[in-house]
Amino acid sequence: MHGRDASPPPSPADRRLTAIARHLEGSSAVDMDSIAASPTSASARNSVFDHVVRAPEDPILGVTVAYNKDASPVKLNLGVGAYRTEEGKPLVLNVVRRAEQMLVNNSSRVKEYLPIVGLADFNKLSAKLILGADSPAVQENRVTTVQCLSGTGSLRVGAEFLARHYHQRTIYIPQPTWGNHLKIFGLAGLSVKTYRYFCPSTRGLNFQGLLEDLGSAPSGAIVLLHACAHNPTGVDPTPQQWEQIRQLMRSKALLPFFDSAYQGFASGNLDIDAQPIRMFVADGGECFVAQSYAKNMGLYGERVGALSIVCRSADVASRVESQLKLVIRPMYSNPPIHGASIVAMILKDRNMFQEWTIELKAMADRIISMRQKLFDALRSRGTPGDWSHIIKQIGMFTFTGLNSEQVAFMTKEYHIYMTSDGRISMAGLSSRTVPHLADAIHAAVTRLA
Ligand code: KET
Repeated sequence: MHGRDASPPPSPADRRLTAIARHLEGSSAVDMDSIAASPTSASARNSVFDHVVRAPEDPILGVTVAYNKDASPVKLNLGVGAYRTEEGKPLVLNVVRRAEQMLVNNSSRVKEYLPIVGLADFNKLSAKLILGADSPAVQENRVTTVQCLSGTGSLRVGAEFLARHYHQRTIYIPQPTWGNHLKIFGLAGLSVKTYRYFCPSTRGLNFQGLLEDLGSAPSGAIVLLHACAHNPTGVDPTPQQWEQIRQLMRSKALLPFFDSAYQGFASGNLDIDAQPIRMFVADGGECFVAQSYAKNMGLYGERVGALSIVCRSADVASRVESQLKLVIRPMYSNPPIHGASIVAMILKDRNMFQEWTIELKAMADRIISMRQKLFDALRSRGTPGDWSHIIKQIGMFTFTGLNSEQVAFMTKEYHIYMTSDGRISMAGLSSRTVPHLADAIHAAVTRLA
């Protein structure tokens, strides 16, 4: 069980073999059909890309692709973690609209390239938001923060830096975790292993397993931690458990890499949700933090995020930053200006910041109220099973415990879209759609026990 190898990315040779096998099995039926129907089939067959097989859709973003193709009026997308209003519509926060209006009206604003590390104000304010306004690490200039392409880009830049400059090339990620972690760290060249996290029978934290697996990790290994609102399980350690994790990790010189994609979404409070990170920074040790503004500011498609690396001294931090620039420059040169300008404006202005926290709390509260509504709806239907985890879990998702067969049934019969691991995005639900979901779950668990 300890530190099991997550399946490594296939080698080019493996991929070719799989591709050939699939082709022989005829599973590339879509390709074959389109080739047969096309008058240019002869030249298409001679393409230099003939060997390219169709890749599967992404396990999360592919759910939206399937949803978009469904013509049913009752269809419901609970796949991707994206906030929806009670009317089922995407939400642009009022404070974000206001900031954008001010940016547009300010004719002195230009579209010049940002520096490689991004907008200076944005970086400074992002570090304070996650580490605390009075963080000694920030005050001592021991933190380098670079603006990146949302949470994913921040994780990837951090991973590339570690692959180049860190002595230990093994990273432990929780089992289960957000599906992209394995790919991000694996493709950066790190060796990815897992630590036990979730206990399916209690639907809670497997704390003993977690301590055992981190306890037997090699000294110096990197450990990916979800700062709050663990995706997909909705299960977080308690503050006491965090303290034990911190002590164990520091005693073994394990390097913490926090993924903070949901600050403010777990408790509704930005400071409370940052507490686990601040515990690690308070002990003076080093730590990585990838921040995303996709969910908490609703800036999904603007791709705004930051990577902060907390170092032992200002001198190390500035050398680390110089190397981060060498990672970023050949990857995308420098980050986009619009989203970061919105964030910087909101974080800088006391009134706007206040307005943001109120809107953020309202989103978190609506999600919590959906938990209660879904739980009540299942109870009133007498749906077999203990569904209390729906109200106990935290953040954007409920890890329902439904299996892939039950999920497929709900999609086919009820047009409800979710990831095959049984995760539902509570933020995609509304009072109007809860009964439909409850009917579907009830049918799935009674027919496919
Ligand atoms: N970390 C976690 C834990 C996470 O759930 C997401 C997104 C990200 C990072 C990256 O988000 P970004 O948009 O790059 O800031 N998760 C949702 C969307 C996705 O899969 O891309 C999701 O799980 O539905």
